[in-house]
Amino acid sequence: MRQIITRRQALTTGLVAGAGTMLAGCDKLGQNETVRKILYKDSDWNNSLQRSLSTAHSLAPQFRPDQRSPIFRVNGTANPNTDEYNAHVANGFADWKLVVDGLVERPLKLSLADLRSMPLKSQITLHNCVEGWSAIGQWVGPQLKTVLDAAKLKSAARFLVFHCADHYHGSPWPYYESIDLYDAFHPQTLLALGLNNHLLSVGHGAPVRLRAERHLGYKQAKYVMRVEAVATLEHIYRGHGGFWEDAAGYEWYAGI
Ligand SMILES: Nc1nc2c(c(=O)[nH]1)N[C@H]1C(S)=C(S)[C@@H](COP(=O)(O)O)O[C@H]1N2
Ligand SMILES: [Mo]
Repeated sequence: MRQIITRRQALTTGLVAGAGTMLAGCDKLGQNETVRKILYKDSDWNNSLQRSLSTAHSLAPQFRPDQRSPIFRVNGTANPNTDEYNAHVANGFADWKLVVDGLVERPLKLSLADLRSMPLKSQITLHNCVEGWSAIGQWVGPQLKTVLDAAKLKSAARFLVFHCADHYHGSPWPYYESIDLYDAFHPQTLLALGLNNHLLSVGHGAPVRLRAERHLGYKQAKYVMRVEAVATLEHIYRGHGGFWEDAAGYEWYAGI
């Protein structure tokens, strides 16, 4: 809880300070109606927000290849096991598409080939599960930022929701998670396609999973089918921003 408040306060303070500086610096110009319109157009505000966020990222620690854990366990859903998912597995996800929609200018449907043709990033990081285990693994995939730059967020977008293929233990709603724009544009936030030099296994979330490295294990959504940009999380399932947040009151931010 303390982390949520601290971080939100930091972010808010940063934004307020930034806006203040801009106002002071542009006082004269601001009197011109045209300039004022350009300065305060929603999209410009959103762009400058994204710019200021992308320079302020703090990085999760990274490790050497020899520090990788010999075993990276599978946790939570080990196989979505729906007819639809099984059909995708059977043909190597050849017809599978990642949907990117919601508050975006250009909704996308990306094949695995599309995702693989983007610049890929590799990182060796520590995964922390609240159930009391951790493991170091090497993840590879495009940065989420690359996909979002292609889809172009609308100015009202504030969160990205990751909709998954699995219903955890037969739950009435699918697994899902969400992150804010800070983490969406974080350089270590990947749509991971591989773990430890192998394509993702079904257990680890094939064909694509989220890696948001400054967060606990349950944020790392496996089996991501759809990335939805939203203005608020309140209309998504029970409104707490994630499966475990809704089901058991887990903390939404879940920073480490
Ligand atoms: N779709 C989906 N994503 C999920 C889960 C899940 O059950 N379903 N479990 C979460 C939890 S609690 C953890 S610790 C990690 C486990 O990832 P792994 O199986 O690759 O170790 O995935 C997270 N993402
Ligand atoms: Mo976990």
